[in-house]
Amino acid sequence: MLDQKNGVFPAVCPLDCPDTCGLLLHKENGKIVKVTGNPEHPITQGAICNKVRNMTERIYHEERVLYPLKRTGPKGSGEFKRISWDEAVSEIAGRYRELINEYGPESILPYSFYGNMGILSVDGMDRRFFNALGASRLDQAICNAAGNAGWKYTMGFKGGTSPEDTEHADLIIVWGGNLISTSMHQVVIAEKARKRGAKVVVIDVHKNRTAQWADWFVPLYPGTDTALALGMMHVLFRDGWTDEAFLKRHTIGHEELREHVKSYTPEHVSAITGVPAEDIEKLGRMYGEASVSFIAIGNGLQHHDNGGMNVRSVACLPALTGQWLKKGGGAIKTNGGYHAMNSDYLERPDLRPNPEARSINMNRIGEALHMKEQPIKAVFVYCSNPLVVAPDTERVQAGFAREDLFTVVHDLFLTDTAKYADIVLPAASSFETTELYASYWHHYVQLQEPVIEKLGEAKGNVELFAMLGRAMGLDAGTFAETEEELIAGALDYPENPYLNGVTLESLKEKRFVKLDMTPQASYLDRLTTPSGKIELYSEAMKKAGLPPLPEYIPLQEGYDGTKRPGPSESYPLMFISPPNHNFLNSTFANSEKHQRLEKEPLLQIHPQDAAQRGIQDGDDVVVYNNRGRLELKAQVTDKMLPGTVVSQGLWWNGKGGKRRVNALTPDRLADMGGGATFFSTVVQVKR
Ligand SMILES: Nc1nc2c(c(=O)[nH]1)N[C@H]1C(S)=C(S)[C@@H](COP(=O)(O)OP(=O)(O)OC[C@H]3O[C@@H](n4cnc5c(=O)[nH]c(N)nc54)[C@H](O)[C@@H]3O)O[C@H]1N2
Ligand SMILES: Nc1nc2c(c(=O)[nH]1)N[C@H]1C(S)=C(S)[C@@H](COP(=O)(O)OP(=O)(O)OC[C@H]3O[C@@H](n4cnc5c(=O)[nH]c(N)nc54)[C@H](O)[C@@H]3O)O[C@H]1N2
Ligand code: SF4
Ligand SMILES: [Mo]
Repeated sequence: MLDQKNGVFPAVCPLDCPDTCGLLLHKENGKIVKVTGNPEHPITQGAICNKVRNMTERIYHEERVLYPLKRTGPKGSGEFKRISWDEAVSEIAGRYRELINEYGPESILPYSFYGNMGILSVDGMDRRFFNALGASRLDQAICNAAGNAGWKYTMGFKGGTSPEDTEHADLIIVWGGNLISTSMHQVVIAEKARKRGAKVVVIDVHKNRTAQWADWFVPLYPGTDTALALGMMHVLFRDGWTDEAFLKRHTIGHEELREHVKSYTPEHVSAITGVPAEDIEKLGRMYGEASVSFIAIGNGLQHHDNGGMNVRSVACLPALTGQWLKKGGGAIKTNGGYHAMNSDYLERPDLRPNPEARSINMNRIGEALHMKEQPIKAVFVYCSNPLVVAPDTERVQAGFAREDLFTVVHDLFLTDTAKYADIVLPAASSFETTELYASYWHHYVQLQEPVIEKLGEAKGNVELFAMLGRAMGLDAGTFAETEEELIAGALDYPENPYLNGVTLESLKEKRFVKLDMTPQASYLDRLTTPSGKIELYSEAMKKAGLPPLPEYIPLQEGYDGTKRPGPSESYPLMFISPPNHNFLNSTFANSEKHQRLEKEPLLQIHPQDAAQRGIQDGDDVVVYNNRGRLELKAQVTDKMLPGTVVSQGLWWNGKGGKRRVNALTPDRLADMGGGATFFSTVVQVKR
């Protein structure tokens, strides 16, 4: 493909989006001029989002970093000079050697997430490098850690319903997610179900795009989802909608749960959630009456102090009506478990000189950079932009501003984070590399082969970390393997029967290779909870100091319907900051095209809350709490219940403006999995 200057070539969307679309790259004179969907992809079928249709803006953006850079001005100033790769590598290797001698290898911390979902890039050669070095580990809990932990206590295995089956559902509930923006092909499938008469319900704190498309939007107060789920269970048990045979055979704790939910009457739940009692009755009845119901569990309800419990509680619902025996019934939190690969081979934990090395939760990066004992002396950031995406930005920024911290950032752009680096390394785009992709929603695995030459002196993650491994004199064989060898090794994993038949050869031949879903026939027999059943009562949760049954626990900051205006009189509004439609987390936030599509960052505020503050639509407002402040334009709208304000999108700091929503968010950890609590925060707003 590289040697052909013109033509249409297959590719994979590398972004952190469940859909993992098949793409086609249209090449003219050696340059990609257009990105379209690959109609041959069995699930995504040629439809792609607008963000990625405009991907060429990003690939060929004039601000792409094309050469290694060394800082010349103060941290944060963005002043750099060009250096050679040799200079960059010898500086990094030299500094790392010094730090290891003086402070030990754990003084070095990798900080990465899934800016590129390529398995070799973010769960492969990079891990080998930091393992062999003996660096501190990073607990990558920023995205869905709390929810996944809650799901796991209930269901065990990290997988749910197969997406293509969900067209058979006659009730689809989108719970705390915004699928129109974040998983458009699930919407396409839901539309098919809808044509056959299915109803779509959205349960959210904000009338997002998905709620506007749904048949019924149920707004609630942030962090009260467990109470709502318990209210539905109350109705299901009370009115005999439950599948008793299923409960007996496939669950434990149904008798305890039946007793437990008696106190969660619609009136009581209404007082907590703000959902009218008759709507709770209606929701319970709809769920009970549906013959096949499917719940798409989003990320929103788990970015809270009680986020693990929220997902755990919602995950109990399908068992109550026996959905796991029905095609298309059940729920998806993530389907990432189906494609588990040979991580011991990919990441080589055996190379680690210090198996007991500490782990730092990435949600606490601000705090970690201020540690006095065993201080972190170097951070290597790749595939993430912590100065925009991590909670409590001011603290994170103060950490990265430390003069004695040696920071390397590998990225395609001078992000807000890269501006604090001592060395910036140019990253190749995924279309310039060989990579392996799997989806955390559908069941197809795909291969990316380079379509264009690397721009400037950019390098992909695999090449970079292999080079650094060799420069540090680490086990040479490990850092000499090619991408194809890595792919073959990753897929060589008989422990995961779903990987049957997925090989480098089949990927080259067919491009889209489906996981072998035959073990799915016995989904319920493969449950990996301690009891082997769906755990409505969880002894493991009890041991972990959590309530063993679903139980509503109020947020630390914030209010529910029973105790408003909440613990802090100074900050009476709940602040919710979910992603927007045209960015992918903070990716694309620097592309003029994508900015134009979003226009500008807004604060959505209820007419009642606006009137109390003399705020009119279009006014400039300041949103603040004791962590920081944001400067935005107000949009007066009743898309939320009074008391909740919303700002969508992870914007970088504008020219002079304060636009980073995480300036206001807490770095407290959620109840489970060390998850983030972005949405459990209170603010005040003024003109
Ligand atoms: N266009 C676009 N697509 C994306 C992304 C993006 O940035 N842009 N990001 C990608 C990533 S990394 C992820 S993890 C997924 C996330 O995608 P989704 O799982 O769809 O989640 P979000 O878009 O984060 O939407 C969270 C929703 O939860 C709501 N919410 C907040 N608090 C609560 C609550 O207490 N209860 C309930 N019920 N709802 C609440 C918010 O109002 C918001 O509508 O999307 C991926 N896809
Ligand atoms: N307030 C608030 N904060 C949030 C969220 C929210 O909803 N609200 N969502 C959270 C969630 S769910 C997530 S997943 C995180 C996401 O946070 P991040 O994972 O940090 O996501 P991005 O902001 O997209 O940053 C990815 C970076 O990787 C770079 N990159 C892309 N490809 C490559 C590559 O091949 N190599 C290298 N070295 N770099 C590459 C991109 O240019 C980009 O700068 O944000 C979290 N933060
Ligand atoms: S961001 Fe999601 S919907 Fe858009 S092209 Fe990529 S995988 Fe498809
Ligand atoms: Mo995420």
